[in-house]
Amino acid sequence: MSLILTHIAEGIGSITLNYQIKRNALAAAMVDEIATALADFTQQGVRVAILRAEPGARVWSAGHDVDELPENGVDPLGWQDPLRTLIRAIEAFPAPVIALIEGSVWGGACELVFACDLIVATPGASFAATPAKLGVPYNASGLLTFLNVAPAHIARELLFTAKPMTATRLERLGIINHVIAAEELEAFTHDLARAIVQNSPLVVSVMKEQLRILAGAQALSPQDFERLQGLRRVVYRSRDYREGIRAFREKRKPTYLGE
Ligand code: YXS
Repeated sequence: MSLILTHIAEGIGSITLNYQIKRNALAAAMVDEIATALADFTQQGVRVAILRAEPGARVWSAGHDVDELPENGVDPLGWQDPLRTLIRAIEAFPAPVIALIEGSVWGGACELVFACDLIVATPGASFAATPAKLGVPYNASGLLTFLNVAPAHIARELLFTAKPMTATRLERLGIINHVIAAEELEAFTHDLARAIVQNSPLVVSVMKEQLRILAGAQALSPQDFERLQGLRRVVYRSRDYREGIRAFREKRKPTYLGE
């Protein structure tokens, strides 16, 4: 069974997450299908991509597949990790990606949505960034995604509390482009996509890549980089990291000891 559905019309390519049995968790298999779809969209000259869950979804995506998080002291969000690979695929896709959000968005799926070029959502959609809740040491480029879209205090509130924030609040903060009633969301999103499709695809594509490079332009000394990685290693080798994953699997609240 395919974990996504795809459709192309009028230069607009749609990818629909279709893995509700695991609440659209971003499993490696699903990420591979999305990457294949994006490559096909590039081949077909798609000028805008829309990334969505099935209409009316209660959960847009439950984030990283927890069953694929390593417990043996290995970096859980290394370069080859499915979530990291997916974020880079969205950023590298040579046309704008619009995230169409209904339902709740969790963990790494928040970063996935924030890495898209535009976000439209229903008023009831929510976003919960969960590294602190699961004991996961988020990675530097992932934290930069949050800092590039959210004011620092909002990024900290999202990440430190791990509590859901509504699309309505995030729109007020300029993090979400439009909050639209569910019954109008699809038509609104396609109108937005058509407005982009009618412009020069070369200019739009080049500006997307220029903006990606500029957004990632952060001076970081080798010493700072090593400090960042060392801090993360302390976490993913900790008892708390293993406790977070086990508690999720055992469907119980984790007990964190700070070690
Ligand atoms: O028990 P079964 O086998 O039916 O499976 C259940 C869940 O275990 C499974 N599932 C997941 N499996 C792997 N990874 C996930 N992220 C995940 N989420 C859910 O799907 C089946 C149905 O889930 P259930 O019964 O809980 O559904 P629900 O409708 O009652 O609740 C939906 C959610 C999304 C509220 C609930 O599933 C949930 O809280 N999921 C975890 C959300 C979360 O904390 N995600 C963060 C994952 S870690 C991550 O993204 C990053 C590494 S980080 O944490 O650093 O941001």
